[in-house]
Amino acid sequence: MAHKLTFTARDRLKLLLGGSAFALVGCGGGGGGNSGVTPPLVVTPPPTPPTPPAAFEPTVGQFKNAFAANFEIGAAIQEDQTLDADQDSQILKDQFNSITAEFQMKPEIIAPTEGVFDWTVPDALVQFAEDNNMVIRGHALLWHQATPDYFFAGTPAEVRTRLESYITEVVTRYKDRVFAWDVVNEVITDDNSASDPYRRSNWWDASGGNADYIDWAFNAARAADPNCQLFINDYNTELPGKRGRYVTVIKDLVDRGVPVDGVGHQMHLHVETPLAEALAAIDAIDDEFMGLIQHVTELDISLYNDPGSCFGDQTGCRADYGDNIPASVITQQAELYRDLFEGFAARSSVTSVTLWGVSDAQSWLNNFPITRTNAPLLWDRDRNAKSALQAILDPDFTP
Ligand code: 9MR
Repeated sequence: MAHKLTFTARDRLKLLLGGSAFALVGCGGGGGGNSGVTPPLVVTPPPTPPTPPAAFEPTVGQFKNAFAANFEIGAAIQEDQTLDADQDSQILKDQFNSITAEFQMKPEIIAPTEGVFDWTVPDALVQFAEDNNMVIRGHALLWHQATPDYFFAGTPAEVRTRLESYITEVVTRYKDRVFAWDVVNEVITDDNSASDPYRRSNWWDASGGNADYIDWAFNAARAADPNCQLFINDYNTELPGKRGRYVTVIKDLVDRGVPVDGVGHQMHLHVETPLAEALAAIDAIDDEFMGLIQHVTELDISLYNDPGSCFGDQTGCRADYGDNIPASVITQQAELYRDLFEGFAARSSVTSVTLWGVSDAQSWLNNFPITRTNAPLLWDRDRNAKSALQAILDPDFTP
């Protein structure tokens, strides 16, 4: 019994090349058949392998150039990523035009002992930025973490003098080199039922149970560098309660003439963060007509939509995907990244967007709130550009 065969050009090519898609039975192995009888063919239909999409590779400069008219594209980095041997260094130079020290310009690194400054790494980071035509955001002058205990010792007057002296040293050293500083970081409370908007922290206590330290920090930074852009920075501004408290504090600072130039939104988001809420964070500041610029300072999109308890006492966290990240989650992430960049670009107050890392290999979210595989950034662990980056850059691409 002979089978009718329909060959496509592609099938012929496979046969010619000895492709394995067809099993020819009764052909004497394809070479020795000499019976003079047309042998029957048994055909296994060729599986049509899905053609994998060509891996997306941004052209040199494509990411930063795409938003050159809108904002700088930044990455939080550690010093080792600036070294030529590091696989992130070329990505940084090619695709980013701004850096932020992920932790190496915080007080515990710069001044681990009172009055003793170690500029080695911060100097190297500032130099790296200048050598590669990048700007550098300073992060952060005042935070309730990563700050040695000596900062909080003594009377409020002593605390103030010490804080002013630290800020003066640091901002003066990088005057006209660090273009923006996060002057105060995370000073807003997360407590939606609190009677005032301020975080209760070591700084609150050291100030004498008030938020005066915020004024001290901004005034000292302005005195040290009149041209540097001075930022207040916080997370969860995509949540209405936190956002409302943020606006209250910022309005108060501006009304009292405290020298705030800009508002930072960290934007540690997750794949189910509503786009509208993230953009509402930017709009809430614009709507107050305070003339402030805005930076997205720590953008990443976690794969996991965890309950608050996960961040509090690490209970209820979403289960680790391990190596089996659902394709739908990667798609959600790419869509949210695409829509966020489109939304940021449509808002002229946004003058800088920084990702909190370069690749998924290095993200803090692999170890926080729990140790778990996360993939919140735009390059994967092997430094391949992800569909999220393609979605941002290619309007014809559907993630
Ligand atoms: O990602 C940063 C991590 O590597 C540091 O160990 C940590 C302490 O310095 O700070 C992390 O960065 C935080 C940033 O400074 C402020 N917003 C939250 C970030 C993630 O915790």
